[in-house]
Amino acid sequence: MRLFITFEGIEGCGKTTQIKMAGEYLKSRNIPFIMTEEPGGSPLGVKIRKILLNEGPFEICAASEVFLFSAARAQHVKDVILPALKRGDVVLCDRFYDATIAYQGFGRGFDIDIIQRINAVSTGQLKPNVTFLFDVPAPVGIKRAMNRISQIRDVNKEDRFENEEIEFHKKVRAGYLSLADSESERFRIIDGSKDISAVHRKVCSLISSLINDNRSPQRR
Ligand code: Z5A
Repeated sequence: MRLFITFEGIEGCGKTTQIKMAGEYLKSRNIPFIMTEEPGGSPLGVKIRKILLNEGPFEICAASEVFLFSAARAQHVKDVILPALKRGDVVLCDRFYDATIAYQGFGRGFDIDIIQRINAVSTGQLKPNVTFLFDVPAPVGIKRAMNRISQIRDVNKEDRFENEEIEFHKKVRAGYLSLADSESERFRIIDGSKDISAVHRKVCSLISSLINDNRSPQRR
């Protein structure tokens, strides 16, 4: 089986909750999988994540963000995602290159054509088979994300993006919806404002049909 599924959406959309539940679902069906995330997923990615997400005593401009997220991605694809796909594992990935287009492109206003060219290099043209976009209005997502952050005692709260103005998050959401519109075959838009178990049921039904399609003889 070759199945690469990415989970996307604005902060607080519930994708991290859902990717963990999707992992449990695959485990219950004895389907080999890996669960990974961006930025992160490799030792280099974890270091870059710390630089990008913790508010530091320095500015990170949009171009630097694009290159840092992309550097983490290149290593992640090479060391983690491609080997897992080669083994035949399902890959569940919390964010991938669409996030760079949505956040740095639509959110920060960095040139989207340039991001797409950099994405092609960092991924070696690897594309997810399917992208689940958990869609919630920006105020809903930010409220959830802030509630979650307020419960974290650690100084490393990874809140650099959550601290952006609401207008930024609205632009990111609009960016994701526009990406979904332009690649409707790859994207599945899921209403993330429903309750956690209703969203999980929807995710399981989508994954189940993807696995069935993937196993059907016509696909071989
Ligand atoms: N970023 C970027 O700019 N460019 C890039 O190329 C990449 C990333 C790859 C970190 O990403 C940041 O990096 C991100 C974009 C930027 N901006 N921020 N922040 P991340 O994915 O690691 O972090 P995140 O977006 O903040 O995700 P998160 O913290 O993992 O949140 P989430 O996945 O959207 O939601 P959650 O953790 O599953 O849920 C949040 C809370 O809501 C939690 O308390 C849940 O219990 C609750 N929740 C979840 N679902 C529901 C429902 N359905 N109802 C009610 N409450 C819910």
